[in-house]
Amino acid sequence: MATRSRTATPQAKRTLSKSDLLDIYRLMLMSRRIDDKEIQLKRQNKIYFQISGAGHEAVLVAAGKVLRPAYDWFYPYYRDRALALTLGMTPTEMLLAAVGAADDPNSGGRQMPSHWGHKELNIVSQSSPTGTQFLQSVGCAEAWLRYSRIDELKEKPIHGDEVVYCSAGDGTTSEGEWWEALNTASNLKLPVLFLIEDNKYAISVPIEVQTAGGSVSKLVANHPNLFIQEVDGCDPIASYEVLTRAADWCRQRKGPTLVHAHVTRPYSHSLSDDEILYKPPREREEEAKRDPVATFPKRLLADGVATESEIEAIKAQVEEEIQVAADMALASPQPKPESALLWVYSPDVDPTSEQFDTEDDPHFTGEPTTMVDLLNACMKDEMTRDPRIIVFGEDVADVSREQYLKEVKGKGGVFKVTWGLQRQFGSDRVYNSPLAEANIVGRAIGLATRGLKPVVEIQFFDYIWPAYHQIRNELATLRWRSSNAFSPPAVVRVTYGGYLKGGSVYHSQTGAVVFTSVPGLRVICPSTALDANGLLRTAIRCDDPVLFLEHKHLYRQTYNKAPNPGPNFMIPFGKAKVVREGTAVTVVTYGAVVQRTLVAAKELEEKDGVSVEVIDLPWLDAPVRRVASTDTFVGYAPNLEDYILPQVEDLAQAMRELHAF
Ligand SMILES: Cc1ncc(C[n+]2csc(CCOP(=O)(O)OP(=O)(O)O)c2C)c(N)n1
Ligand SMILES: [Mg+2]
Repeated sequence: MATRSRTATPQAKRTLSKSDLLDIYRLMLMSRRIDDKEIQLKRQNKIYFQISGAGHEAVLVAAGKVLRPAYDWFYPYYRDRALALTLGMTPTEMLLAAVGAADDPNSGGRQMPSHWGHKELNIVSQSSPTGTQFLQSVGCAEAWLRYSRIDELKEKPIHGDEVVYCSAGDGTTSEGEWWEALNTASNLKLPVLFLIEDNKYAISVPIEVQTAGGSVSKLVANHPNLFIQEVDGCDPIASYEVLTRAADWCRQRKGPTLVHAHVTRPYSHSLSDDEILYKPPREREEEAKRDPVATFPKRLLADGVATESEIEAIKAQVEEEIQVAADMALASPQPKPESALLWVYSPDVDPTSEQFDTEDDPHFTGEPTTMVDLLNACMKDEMTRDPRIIVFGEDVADVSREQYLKEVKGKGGVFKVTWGLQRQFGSDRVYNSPLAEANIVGRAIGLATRGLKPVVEIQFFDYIWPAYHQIRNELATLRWRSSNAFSPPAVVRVTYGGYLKGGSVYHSQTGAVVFTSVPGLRVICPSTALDANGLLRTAIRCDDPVLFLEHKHLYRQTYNKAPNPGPNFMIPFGKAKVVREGTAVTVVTYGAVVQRTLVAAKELEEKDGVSVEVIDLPWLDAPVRRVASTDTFVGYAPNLEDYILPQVEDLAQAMRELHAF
């Protein structure tokens, strides 16, 4: 059962001194006044976007005081200015982001301001989609678990009691990924401190529309190992106590925590919003009474902690510091325009280079075997070479219940590509995920960010779409949007394609073009067993995220078999292969259509006397579509399937037409 503060209240270890309390006030005020400065600069057209942390400062300064920069990990959201300040980001660094300066440590001027990111402080670059941070923070916490359990890993960049902080607004808990994240964090007892900053609105939509019963902490109360506390997030001292307990829970590895903090939002959603349109004065006045930047100094005075002159000195110091920071930021140059092209991919490791070309030096052993076997062999070799590689996805393990390993043969994937990996490398390196595709990719991003090498599987291309958000908006963008500070070089293996009788609508989809248009993502589609082996090795050893498409129909064909080319066989990306010489017509294709094209080309040569060149393009750079499936879904009846998918006759016909032209 989840544990609420009533039932488990280990005491906060530290009490706050006078200087702590004054510093809390200073940081809250600093945060508010930077927002005010940005609002002024936005109105002067000197910055281009503003979203404030106003009303959220108290709980965030408390979080920053409880947690440890460069030790713990941080997945904040756009209201977390006061957290970032408390962790050590300077006002100048914040205003560099606002003006879009090259020296902005958050993103080098690539993202909107308040999208926090700071390599030295372990603040992982934040994107704009609400809620994508949840699963990544779970993956980041899972990295601690895997590093600590994988014996072969000699270097373990973990402390053993680090916490992963992840925050979001109340409205964002409506996203499905929130539930996926809580489920896995609770199930694996991961040290994630979730902070939900509840200002009762998501832009104009109030809490009762978002959350059944109006309270997210009540709604999630049955998650095992999850320590839940509710707090007045406008009270920094109460917040500090609650967050101390929460962090202790995580540091002691008892599981995740949820701190549900009640805050206010005095400045509307952003400068593009005016809450007067949907929030009556009465409610705004009630909120104003709780404003921590106004109430906390009064409390310090009333309690005799601070004097008027101390409060005034803090105010003066804050104003001065912000003025200096703004002057410095406004004088800072913007990035060079052509720098926009940097860091789409790794600047250090180029998978199209010579370094990844050992194709001319295979060390063949054994009889020719199938693509499934050579993919499996590649993973075994690579996992032996590099203990950072972990494999997870739906059904990829041999058997989740380890005690059965001796009694059963093992599943190893619905197509058996990962068969035997768990048995050989153990259940901490090869394991099943929940049936949740965003969970797989989101966690992989968090794990890869901390230096592990996830090679995950999406069971069918047809079901990749819940993960598309993570792939398109996160996996592919992290390096670019953080100006190379963070990168998630995960490999996402995906089975795809038709030509399997009975595949029908939802087990035949291809659609690689949806991904080839995504910058930052390498999309690979091998057509033979040998290519699959060499290209998967390159995918694993390179430093970019790779979508590795495995055509199901090619898995066990006899025509594409090859002997095992050995543990160092690599084919560089970006290399097309002339698989048939010809002079009259050139056909460019990939995947399962290569072999059909070769048959059609032979037919053309024999029947029509036309010489056809065929080029296999395993690296998909742009949509290649001359002959393709019909613009329908794939039908169940073989007659339908044959008609819909490109056949030898279709290819031959297209070649004839091209030749006649
Ligand atoms: C996936 C996604 N959908 C919609 C948006 C647009 N959007 C940005 S913030 C926001 C409201 C978020 O509300 P809440 O989670 O309560 O956080 P708050 O802004 O109140 O702190 C919306 C709808 C977005 N950025 N991402
Ligand atoms: Mg909100």
